[in-house]
Amino acid sequence: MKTLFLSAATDAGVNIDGAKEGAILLGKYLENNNENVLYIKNSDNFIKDKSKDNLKKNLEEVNYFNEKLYNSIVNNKDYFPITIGGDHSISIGSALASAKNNKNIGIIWFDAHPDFNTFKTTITGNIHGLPLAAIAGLEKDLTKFHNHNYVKPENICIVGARSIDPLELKNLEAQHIKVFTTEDIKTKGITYCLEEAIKIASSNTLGIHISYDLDVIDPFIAPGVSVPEVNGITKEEAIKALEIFLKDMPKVVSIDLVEFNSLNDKNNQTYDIAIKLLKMMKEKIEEK
Ligand SMILES: [Mn+2]
Repeated sequence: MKTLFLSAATDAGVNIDGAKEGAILLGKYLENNNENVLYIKNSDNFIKDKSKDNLKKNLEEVNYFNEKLYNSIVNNKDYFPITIGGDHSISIGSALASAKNNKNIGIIWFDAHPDFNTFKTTITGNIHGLPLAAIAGLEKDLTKFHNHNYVKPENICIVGARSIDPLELKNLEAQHIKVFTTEDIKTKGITYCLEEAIKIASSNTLGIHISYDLDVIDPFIAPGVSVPEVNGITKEEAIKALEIFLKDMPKVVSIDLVEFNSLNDKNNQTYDIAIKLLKMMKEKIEEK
């Protein structure tokens, strides 16, 4: 299958800058290597709101952006979409487009954060903390462009979490969403946790969407993210994880690689990991 890379160049979902620049840099690299890259951009006169007191920061822009991304994926059904963030709010567009294209999907959220807040529970108002709840259909203000089913909580699995807000935890418990923490990865192993996650995401579904947030990796190894969390997984585990996901092709139908923040990166450490992961994805997808 042919790959379509979508450079989702926005950081409207977070009050820190740099994820937009990250998506452009990765897009440029791929373009220079003759890949199909489609750039999704912010609206022309968008000015980012970074205020602390607005708990629905940049809502209109996030919706505008996700609708464009969503339509780009829905209109390119013949390609395997790899969406490059950008902050994690872009996964609302990419995952729901995959839900529409593939009728009924499960999702693996590989991330230091569950991103399962709603506007009622968020303490920062940064929308990149809400996308998974939106994908599950719990925050309709973020999904007005979507006219299909949402992803069922029973088919959602979070892996790598180590920073969960108290109210967010209540949201997860209310929906019975399975979470494997970084501690679980250390005690049970990455292979066990991801194989369980694949079972959850593939039970009675027609495909799996992988949403890979680079902040799952330890910030000592991958500092180029917007919200680093200590005690993350190793580089070997990060690569092993992608190998496990890709082994499950063709059940895996769409992938995001998000939150590369080039302004926070040191010596291209995170950039180099992101490029390695993108190359691995492309190679496996185009094997068939
Ligand atoms: Mn995330």
